[in-house]
Amino acid sequence: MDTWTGHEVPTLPGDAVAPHLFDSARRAVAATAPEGVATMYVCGITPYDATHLGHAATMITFDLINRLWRDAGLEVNYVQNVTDIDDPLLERAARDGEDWVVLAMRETALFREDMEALRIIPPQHYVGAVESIPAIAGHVRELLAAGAAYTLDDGTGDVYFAISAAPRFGYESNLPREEMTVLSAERGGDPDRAGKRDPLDPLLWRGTRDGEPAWDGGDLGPGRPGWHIECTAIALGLLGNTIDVQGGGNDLIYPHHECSAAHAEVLTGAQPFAAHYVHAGMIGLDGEKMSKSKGNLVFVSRLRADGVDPMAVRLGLLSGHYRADREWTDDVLKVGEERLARWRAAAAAPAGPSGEGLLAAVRESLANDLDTPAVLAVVDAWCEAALTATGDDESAPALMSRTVDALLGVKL
Ligand code: 5CA
Ligand code: ZN
Repeated sequence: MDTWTGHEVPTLPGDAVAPHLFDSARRAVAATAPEGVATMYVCGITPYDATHLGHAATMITFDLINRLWRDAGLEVNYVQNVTDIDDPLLERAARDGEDWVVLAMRETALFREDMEALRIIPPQHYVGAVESIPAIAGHVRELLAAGAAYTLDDGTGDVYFAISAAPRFGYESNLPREEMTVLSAERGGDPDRAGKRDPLDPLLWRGTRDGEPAWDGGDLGPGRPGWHIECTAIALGLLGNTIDVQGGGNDLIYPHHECSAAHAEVLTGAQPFAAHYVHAGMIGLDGEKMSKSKGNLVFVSRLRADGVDPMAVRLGLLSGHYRADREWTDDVLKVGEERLARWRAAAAAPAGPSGEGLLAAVRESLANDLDTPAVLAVVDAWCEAALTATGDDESAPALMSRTVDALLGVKL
């Protein structure tokens, strides 16, 4: 699939270190320590509706990590997927009497536009599930051959992963089994389905059904891929057996990232699959998680059409810590717009306090598990000083502008 077009990222003077990030598996902040090339896989959209501010917040979070690694002098190999075949897409297309392919292509195109407007650095590889089906089916066959998967004997041709084949299953989410069962039922799993060896076993391959699209699975028979193996296959194919960061919203901690890690670890024997499992908080509206299924959405494209500056949206989303579940409100946007105007005015000031001092403070807070509230406070203070003619560093306004462009993705 085509990725989107990026913008130039300014380089900054001095040295930076790779960020420390919270890892859901270890439940602690730990240094990221990429060797050579930093590798990141982020779970992207299921394109059955437009990009909302929750998606935007998650994409911005991983964009910051990408920016910090680059600033630390690393090369970054970033892969993001598009779940362009799955139940929700087929259900929405059927509801609206639309071709599911047309729906997926339209919403994916809109997502790319939104990402460009938000100045998200494009991934090197933007990959759909459909184009990955041969690789996915190959991995399902490998798991069957290894005895880590089984076909249900109810004639459907559905293949499940046996979590008993993954001795460490549960290490990523750290959840008790009862909670896993509840979440699995809520998030696309089927713990009550008869014939499974373990209620938590996730689907790897869904045998063909009347009225549903199906692809050749070789010995698996015709069908379509399960969700978790999609991300495993794409990541293994493009990034290798282990990666530095596996990312997404915290709604993916269980079952999605637990299962995709378990698939990968059984397939390759390498563990942990990801050195860091990084999860962004949920953006809510009116007290509920923003989600396509609930319909309580604020679309990035709607805000753009209303003339809202995408940089103000970015600042609004950065005003909370990425790991905190938080609300999007009109006020969050208003504060973002006011801050953007103030920063732009300050960037045009003749001088300000030390630009190098500001850069060092921004780097330090971002490297500390992306502490953007602290960063905004530091830049606010610098702007306040520059606007009140405090400080005599004439090169500082330009460096301040480069710093927030390169590290926060905010073009002034
Ligand atoms: N295609 C799968 C991942 S493989 C999926 O979860 N798609 S999605 O369209 O539902 O979400 C796309 C990304 O946005 C995921 O990383 C998801 O965790 C994140 N996300 C979804 N809703 C929100 C929200 N309200 N706030 C923050 N992030 C969200
Ligand atoms: Zn995923």
